[in-house]
Amino acid sequence: MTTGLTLALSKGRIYKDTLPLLEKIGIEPAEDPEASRKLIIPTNRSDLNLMVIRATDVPTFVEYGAADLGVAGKDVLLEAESDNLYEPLDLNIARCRLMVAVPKGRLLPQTRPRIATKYVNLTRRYFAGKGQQVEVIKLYGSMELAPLAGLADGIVDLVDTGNTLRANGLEATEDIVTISSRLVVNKAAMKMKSSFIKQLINELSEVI
Ligand code: PRT
Ligand code: MG
Repeated sequence: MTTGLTLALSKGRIYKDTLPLLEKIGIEPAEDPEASRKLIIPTNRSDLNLMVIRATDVPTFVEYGAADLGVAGKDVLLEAESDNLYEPLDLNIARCRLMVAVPKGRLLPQTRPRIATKYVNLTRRYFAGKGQQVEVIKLYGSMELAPLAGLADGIVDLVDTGNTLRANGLEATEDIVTISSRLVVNKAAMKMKSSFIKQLINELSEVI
């Protein structure tokens, strides 16, 4: 993609929280990605486009240079384990915590508890770090259902208000890591388009 910059982000919370930051530095999308079917959205700056993709795909697009920059949750970055990216800025948005949760009043069994999660790598690393053997069951959503349905003893999931856990009879028992969204940058782009990217990083860092 030519001389301009492409910024990859996902719809939903990340877009909602990134938009005000972009506006503060004078960048406005030409269309609302939430409403549009377009996957590439121009902005009021002819040299900057937004690319709207799935949250978990952002590290991949940026790592391979299909997008120059991206906004991704630290959860997604830790799970992707891609060390081939720069992560110059904590945008301090879409904040939450990655936690272990179990049915209220219960504890994880001592021997090889089953943990349902979409964060398979993070979960393995966390329990391995504590020297605890677990069986990790990969799910793609609705983790909260797994203990209720008898699929797992506990879950590893993101918690913000805690309402979702409460509504499903679960309670958080362990705090794994605090999450916020980060600006990530393709390594080659950082060199080839450094003045534009550094300017963007500086401007963003002043409005966080
Ligand atoms: O939803 P979709 O499958 O399209 O993709 P996604 O889930 O990856 O995207 P999205 O927009 O839901 O989340 C994008 C990013 O937002 C995540 O990667 C996190 O970095 C961040 N984020 C911040 C959250 C939350 N807070 C959050 N609370 N992502 C998800 N949740 C979910 C959580 O999984 C649980 O189901 O909200 C529920 C809990 O919320 P409370 O307030 O009830 O505790
Ligand atoms: Mg979601």
